[in-house]
Amino acid sequence: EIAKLPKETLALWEKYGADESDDKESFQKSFIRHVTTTLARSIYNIDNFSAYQATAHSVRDRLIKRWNETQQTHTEVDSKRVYYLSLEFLLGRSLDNALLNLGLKDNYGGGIKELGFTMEDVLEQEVDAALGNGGLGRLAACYMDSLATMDYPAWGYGLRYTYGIFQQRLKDGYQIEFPDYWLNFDNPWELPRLDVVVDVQFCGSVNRYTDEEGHERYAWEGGDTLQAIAYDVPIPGYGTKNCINIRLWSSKPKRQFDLTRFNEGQYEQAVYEQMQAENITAVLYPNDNHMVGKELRLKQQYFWVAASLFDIVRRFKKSEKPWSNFPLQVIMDKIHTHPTLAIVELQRILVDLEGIGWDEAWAIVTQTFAFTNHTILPEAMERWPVPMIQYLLPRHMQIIFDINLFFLQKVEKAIPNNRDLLAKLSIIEESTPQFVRMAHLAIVGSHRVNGVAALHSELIKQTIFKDFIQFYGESKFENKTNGITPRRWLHQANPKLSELITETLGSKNWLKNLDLLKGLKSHVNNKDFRKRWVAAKLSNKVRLADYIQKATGVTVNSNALFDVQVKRIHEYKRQFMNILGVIHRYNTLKKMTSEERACVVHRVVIFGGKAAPGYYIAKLVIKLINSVAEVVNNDNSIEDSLKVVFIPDYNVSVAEIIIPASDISQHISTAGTEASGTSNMKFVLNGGLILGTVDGANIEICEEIGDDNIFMFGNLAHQVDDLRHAHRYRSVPVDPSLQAVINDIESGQFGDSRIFAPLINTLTHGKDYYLISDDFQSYLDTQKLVDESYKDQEGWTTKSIMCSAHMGKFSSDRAIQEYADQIWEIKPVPVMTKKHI
Ligand code: NBG
Repeated sequence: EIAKLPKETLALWEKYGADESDDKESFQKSFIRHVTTTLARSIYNIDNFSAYQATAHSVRDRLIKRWNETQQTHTEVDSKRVYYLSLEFLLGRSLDNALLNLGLKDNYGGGIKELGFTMEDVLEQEVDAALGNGGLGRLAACYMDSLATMDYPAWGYGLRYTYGIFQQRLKDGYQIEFPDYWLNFDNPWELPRLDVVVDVQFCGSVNRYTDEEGHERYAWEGGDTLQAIAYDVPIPGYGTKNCINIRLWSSKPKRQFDLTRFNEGQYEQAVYEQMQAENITAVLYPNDNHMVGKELRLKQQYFWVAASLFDIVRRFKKSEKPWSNFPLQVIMDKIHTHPTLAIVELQRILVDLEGIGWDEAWAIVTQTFAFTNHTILPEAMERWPVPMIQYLLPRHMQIIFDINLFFLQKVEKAIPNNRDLLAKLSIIEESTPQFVRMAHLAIVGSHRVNGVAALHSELIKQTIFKDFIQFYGESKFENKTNGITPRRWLHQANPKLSELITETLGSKNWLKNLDLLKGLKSHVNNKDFRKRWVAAKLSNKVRLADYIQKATGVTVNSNALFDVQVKRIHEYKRQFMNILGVIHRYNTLKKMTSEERACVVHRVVIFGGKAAPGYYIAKLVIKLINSVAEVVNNDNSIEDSLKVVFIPDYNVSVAEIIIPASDISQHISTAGTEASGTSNMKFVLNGGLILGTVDGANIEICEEIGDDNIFMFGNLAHQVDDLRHAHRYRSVPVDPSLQAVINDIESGQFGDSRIFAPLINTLTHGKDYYLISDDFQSYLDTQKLVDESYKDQEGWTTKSIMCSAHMGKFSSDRAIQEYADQIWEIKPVPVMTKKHI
């Protein structure tokens, strides 16, 4: 095509299309250009926020160039691409990350200083992109970073929620929620693709007809049509030209107004319908590990899946390859059960629209999908009522019934006369009304299924998916332990430590090969290195102490032991046990003499995390933490030996301040409940020790860093069932220390005890489902060990260094490499640097 252009045109592109360079002066030029033209401001009215905007736009210009080159390369090479389908991408801030990944930080930092600003102030202006709840959404963000860094041809597909996860504020110690309207100001990190529009249909009916060749076919007709509009979010890799894309869909009505209604004078009705269409992508459901079953959520899922598949199929069809090549060109990883309808949608496209026979189509579908399961909690398992799907997606419901029928026939053939097994495996749950079990559909429609940590992947085989093993055998099920990106979670969040590591190892290569951190081991006895290691931690603690002061008004001493638990508030994560332990500590301290207290390690116990707005018990835990904090922090008699803080509105950018400052962090879920956990990896990578149960990725972290460098406690996963069973026969908590703490709360020591009665009730009368009473004593004992170890500061420093040094395995690069080689079967496609035409 280019060859057909006139010479003059080509010459102009050649002349003016050259890359803007990355030096300081070029940045300053583009900064001033964006202030004056993009922002329409002048030197007289530019504040930190506009400085941020101008800097962001300048970086965006450079990102787009790389993004274009990447897309061109991928189109030309046309190799197999991976599509990462996730309802959540918890990206956080982008500017600092882009500056570091593109290697612009130094030049831009210097440039902005001469323009009268500091990079720190500018970076602080950015609001988080918080399109996710917690671990699942942040994992997607880390994986995109690795895919980009490792030059893989990958796309993310998600939804562009107008409101991300709610903002949390505290009032009288209670959580209150505020909408997160993150798009209030222009968002420089997205490229609206107003020309990429996909129609998405809902409701209507299915009509059977016979085609020209005499085949029976089905057509889905009528109903409502909405439009999905694409917004592209460029994701730059570190130290590469590769810059991949996350495509987020936003909903809009197909027609601006219903003209008939409008003309009939029903103006409000017409506008109402428009609002309804925009509603679909309005808000992220704020539930973590919990399904709520709202129709709007199902609509979100289909809207997202239909638009994404249309796009993926359109891209494939451009290559004019036969359909049998589809699985060679496309692999889609379903992140949890959320995109399971994609299986049905692809089967519908192939059978109804492309006229491919059922079996051939089904072979393509199953080869195309892989399924990553992220939880075994029963309350998080998605099930949708058959009547709801029937109404919204009538053709899909028929297809699901057929998929199930053919699947059960195969089971019957392989394992005859086992009605019980058929009922257990069925995609349809035979209740009233019937339900579709999305996890079953996901397993049946995928060629591979994996969990996210070794224990989790074993447990899904023994529990929720046990019956499938009988039919498929074990080979379909495997493990891919989660990982985190060292670029954001060490290099960006902890610049002092990152610098020290780079200097000590002699290069930045560890940022792309985290195993190189092992090289730190030979420096563990080097005095100067140790001194700088400790100094980095201290300066991070000072930074956090300042933040705590600003955010909560509480003054904490940076020399105390910082003990952190930050994550979604959930009963299975047992923040409740932590605060009960704090009460125990407080009352022990109160009983001591001043001399005795002088020998105790001072502690700052730090909490953070959001509770789902409808999760009553979780919200009460927040209230209890704040009530305890109020009493403890104002009690002069304990002489600063204990402080408790709840940091409001925990999010990615707050995590970047908290994680590098931790001495010990808690990952104390009931054994077998936390699929993996990923913050545990971030803390240890930053030289923080962990106190944890034998659960999720804690186990593998322990294997890597050695049990001298981790504090593990509590019952094991295989004991949980028996313990729960035993609970039914007793009415009081088994543990006397726990009973004492309950008595303290009930005595009103932390305010009106009636408030906390529902919380206490979760421990008593055989209801202690998360086994706090069974683990409490070993938790307290292990906390004592932590105190003792911390007294030996030299020993602690050694542990801290050893922790970081052994964390290579937990890089998301390792995880992505495993997915790419063993499940997705994709290869890197380095960007070919081309001329600008
Ligand atoms: C979460 C698990 C975590 C895990 C992340 C990422 C869901 C459904 N699951 O343990 O609870 O680390 O997924 O895999 O949010």
